Amino acid sequence: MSRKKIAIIGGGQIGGVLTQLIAQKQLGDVVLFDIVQDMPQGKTLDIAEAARVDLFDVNIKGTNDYQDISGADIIIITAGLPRKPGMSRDDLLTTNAQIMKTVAENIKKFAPNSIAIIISNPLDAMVTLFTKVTGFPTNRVVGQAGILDSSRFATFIAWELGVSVKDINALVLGGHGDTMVPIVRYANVNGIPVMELLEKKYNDKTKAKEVMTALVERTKQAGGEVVKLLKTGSAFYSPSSSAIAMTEAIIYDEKRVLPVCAYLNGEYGVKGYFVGVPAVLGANGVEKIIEFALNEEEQSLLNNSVNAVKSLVVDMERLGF
Ligand code: A3D
Repeated sequence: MSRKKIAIIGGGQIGGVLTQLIAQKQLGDVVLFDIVQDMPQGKTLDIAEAARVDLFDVNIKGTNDYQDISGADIIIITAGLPRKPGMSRDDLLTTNAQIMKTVAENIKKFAPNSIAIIISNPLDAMVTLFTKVTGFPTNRVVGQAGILDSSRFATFIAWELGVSVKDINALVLGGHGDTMVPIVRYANVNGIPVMELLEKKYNDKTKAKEVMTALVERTKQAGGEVVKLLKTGSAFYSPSSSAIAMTEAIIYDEKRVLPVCAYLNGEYGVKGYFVGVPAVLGANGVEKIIEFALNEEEQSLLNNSVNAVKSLVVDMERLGF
């Protein structure tokens, strides 16, 4: 198998960690692009100089020239401003849409056959805009959000129950914003429903429900919690490692079932929008949307989240994108 070429657009916090992880895991050769002169070259040089120590052997190149992404198999887009304390992801819309438009035009020109993984916020709108500008088939465009949101939910459940996070399965659906929908009914510890364990722990159904509500709320606000603590910038390690899980699924054709921002064509009652749902990721990108029956409450929460995505897309179109 020849080595894959992975281009990262945006060499900031997330772009840097992505480069490091791809190198350490030897997933492919990396091109790190940024508009800031010299910075991606400096970052990649620093990482490349650790190759002898970490024992990885891939080519890593920093650039300000889009020509260098030519022939990339996978493009990961992180270009755009991150949040500052007090900001919502949607506050980034105008600035990041402008950036995404330029990025998408260049990817269309230089890497037209790539699979794009988008991380820039507001995520669902940026994925939509990228697809509109490039005209890429929707299986080759996917957004990273659900893996991170689900991992956050799993982490909080593990802390609450005092068990290993490795044994937690937790799924978050919907848009990557305050309306995201953690699916409580299917959250489990190696198959055992989390609610059952909470009820045992507290010996009180009402208390267990209150605890779960708090875990759900913390999950929904988790990005903001990190922003508030960091003061400059937003979470960068966990979004990077989540995008790496997607990259591995594509490179190794793993057919993993991962929650990602994918194009829906009627699934979950949604047509024509990118929303967070479980999907099969493999060599062809998003190979299948996995649909499962939601109960009335879950469907109504998902509809609410989809409406938030729709109104963000409308706002973006009003801005001329
Ligand atoms: P940051 O460290 O500021 O890096 C962004 C980089 O983009 C900077 O180096 C900029 O120079 C670069 N950039 C700006 N304009 C362009 C352009 N036109 N072309 C190429 N590069 C450009 O931010 P970050 O890495 O922390 O975050 C990047 C994005 O990811 C932000 O929009 C965040 O909001 C978003 N983010 C998403 C998640 C999700 O889970 C979806 C999580 C955390 C952050």
